[in-house]
Amino acid sequence: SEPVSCTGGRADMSLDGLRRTFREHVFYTQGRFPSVATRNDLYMAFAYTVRDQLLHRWIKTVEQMAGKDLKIVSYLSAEFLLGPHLENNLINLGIYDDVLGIAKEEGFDIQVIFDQEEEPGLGNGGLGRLAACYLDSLASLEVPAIGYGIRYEFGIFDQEIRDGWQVERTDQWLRLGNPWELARPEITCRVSFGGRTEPYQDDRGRYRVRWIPHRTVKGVAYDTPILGYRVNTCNLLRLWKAEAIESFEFEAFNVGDYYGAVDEKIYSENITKVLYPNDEPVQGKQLRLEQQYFFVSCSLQDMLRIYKLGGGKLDRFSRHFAIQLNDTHPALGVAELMRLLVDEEGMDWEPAWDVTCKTFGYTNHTLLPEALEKWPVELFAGLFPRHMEIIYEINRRFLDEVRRRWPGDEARVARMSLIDESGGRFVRMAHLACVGSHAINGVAELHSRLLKEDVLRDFHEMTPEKFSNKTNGVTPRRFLVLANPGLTRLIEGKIGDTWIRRPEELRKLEPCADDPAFREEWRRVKLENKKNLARVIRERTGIEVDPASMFDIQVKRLHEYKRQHLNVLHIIALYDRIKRNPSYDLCPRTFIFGGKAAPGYFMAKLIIKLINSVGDTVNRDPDVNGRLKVVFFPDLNVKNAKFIYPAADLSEQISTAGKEASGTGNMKFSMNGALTIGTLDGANVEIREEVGAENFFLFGLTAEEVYSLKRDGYRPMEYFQANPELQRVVERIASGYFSNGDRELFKPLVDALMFHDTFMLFADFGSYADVQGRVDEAYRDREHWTRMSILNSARMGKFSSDRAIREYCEDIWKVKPVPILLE
Ligand code: 73E
Repeated sequence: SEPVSCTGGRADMSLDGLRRTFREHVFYTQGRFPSVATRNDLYMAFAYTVRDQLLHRWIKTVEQMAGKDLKIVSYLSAEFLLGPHLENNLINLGIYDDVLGIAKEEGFDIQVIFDQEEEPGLGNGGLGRLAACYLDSLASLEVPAIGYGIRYEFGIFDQEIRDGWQVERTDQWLRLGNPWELARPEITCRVSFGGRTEPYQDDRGRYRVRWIPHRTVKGVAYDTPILGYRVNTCNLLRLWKAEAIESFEFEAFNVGDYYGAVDEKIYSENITKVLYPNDEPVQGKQLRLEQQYFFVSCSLQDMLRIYKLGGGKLDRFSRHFAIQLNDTHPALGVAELMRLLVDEEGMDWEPAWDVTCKTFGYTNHTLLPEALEKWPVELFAGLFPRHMEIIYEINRRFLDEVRRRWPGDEARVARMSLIDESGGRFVRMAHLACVGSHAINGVAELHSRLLKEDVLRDFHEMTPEKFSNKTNGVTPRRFLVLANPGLTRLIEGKIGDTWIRRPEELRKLEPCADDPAFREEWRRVKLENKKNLARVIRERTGIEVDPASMFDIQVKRLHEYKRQHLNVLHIIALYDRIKRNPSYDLCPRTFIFGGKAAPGYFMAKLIIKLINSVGDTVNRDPDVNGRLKVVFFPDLNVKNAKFIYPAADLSEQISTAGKEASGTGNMKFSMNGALTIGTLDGANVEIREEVGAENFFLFGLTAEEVYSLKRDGYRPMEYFQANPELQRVVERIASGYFSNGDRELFKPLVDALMFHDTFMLFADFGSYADVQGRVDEAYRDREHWTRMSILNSARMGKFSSDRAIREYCEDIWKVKPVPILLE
């Protein structure tokens, strides 16, 4: 598709125009002569050159939306894991090659410039990255949307590996400035905490409640433009930073309490200091709850402000805003919107409740019961006395309805209540989200089914019409076009480039799987990508890996349910076979791991140590003779991930069935032509359906089998005793073989597997090792493997985030595209 061009001034997108703008930014924005410009100056100048293009489209987008009777999607998420902006924006604008040309003329290496960008790591993993993919798709589909979230000063920590252990370093992404955001000091909101409530009568004699808070902070908007792919729609990501309210400081200063004022400032700014580095909720941390309320309140106030600018009546709010809750992190929004409508805007309860339910939709991302957010009532009521009252009132009305439907069923009432009273009292955020939303969805078919049958069963029985499935997707722009230019060019040579917007068209590649010359090219691209990753691995770890070996990769957050340690058990089994029989015939394999562990998650960190310890032993053992390599790739983030997905032959998606809601890494690998070895979990089920069972390596228990095994009592010892290879593997770990004879180091891990393993590794070990044997055989038939690889890419269209967003737009948000013109 043709890039849109503009002429004149900084928006001039001709080669000459871009070059001129770039030079101007080196001089006028960075204040440098070209001869003394640093790498960062050059990066900044390129970033501003590109940002000028974005701003031009952004203004057009705002202009053309103003005054239209349209509906805006508000995506509320505590995390947005955007990744580097520069390259992505060049692709979406269609000026990638032009800018490469300019860099060359000016005499510097553009890769070095790209490398200079610090990515905003404002998320933990899949959930935050999904939010970022959805912003890309919303803009690419020309749907008006705002992403609302938190501008953490410190994002997800940087990971270093020392002596095999994870070490966390604070992320300082703002250190050299952030050219992609615009501070909006004039767009502010006040957000209050604590205090008490007080009843009063308004001028019409109606009963009202006033909240007299203990303290108030200020939220300041920081805006990042989000441009769609080859369209003019430029949407907004609005992140809130917490600051102290100046007048407080001033007053305090006047009465002489200077230190009190400084404390207030520090307290206020703390709220958006740091991202919680857990990919499941940390129960009971007050600051986390304050973060959630802070950004939700700012965002809702902002929507009401925007809505009122257009002169709309509040009871029609839901026709103009569709708010999506990305998990329960922003679920307080239900109570906050009620407070704003009833207390601040003077609406009556019923119409306000009607507006609220019609406005919100709720996406659930997890089935793990320990991951369902709940807050102690005492903590909650202390911070939000008014919201507590509102939640009690919502609950009272809701439970009345439950009792009407199921008279006498008090067990059901207790199960469904917004307040958990089964031992301590807690506010159940998922229940609040369900009751306050008109739509509830899971993120893969299996997950949505299990939600209905299990976690949210009562809610499904009561309001089945609210439930639907929206299988996750990922953006093919970042994860294919940007990450894998070689494959993109090869595909374009065969079927053009329209698949980038309509990935279903990748199916046109299917016949190429039968073309030996195409297969040859396909392998050539994969080999190049593997060489590229091998180079990065050498730079970052010092380990040499052979690009001719099979690259078997598992990258994702470290979590016991994701079972990185099952992968390790299999590696040790292979090693054990080689040790027992040095001429054991093994197709050479490089096992690559990557991912961060929550700093307080002991077992996850021990698994990282185990991977590195096994790597140390295996990589150095002359008996192995190049057949096995084990690498832990440090500091997995969006920037590093681009080297990884395109280089994989095999993708490990081996979670215990029923535990991974969807997974999205599985999609990124398969799109890039990796074959999957996986369980029937999350979106694996649908990936297998799409690519064909014959092109997918399936193993392990099903979710149903996992449940019944759990119900009947899982006894790991039975599997252990029946499998001599498993015994040898466990013995090698337990005996200290990988830990210089230290039998204590991995004992917690071994004990968990042997005696109380909720993730059932031993139950799946046998079938996993068997299927890995089939993978080994399959890889030897290179022609057939390549066929399967091509078919994986060709059949992954469904997993584009564009498809997912179209479904959300049609079924939940009821929004339509609004094309934007430049002239
Ligand atoms: O299966 C993934 C899913 O693909 C799921 O574990 C993840 O969300 C992805 C996107 O749908 C997820 N993250 C969280 N819960 N589920 C989470 C919870 C608390 C804090 C941060 C993240």
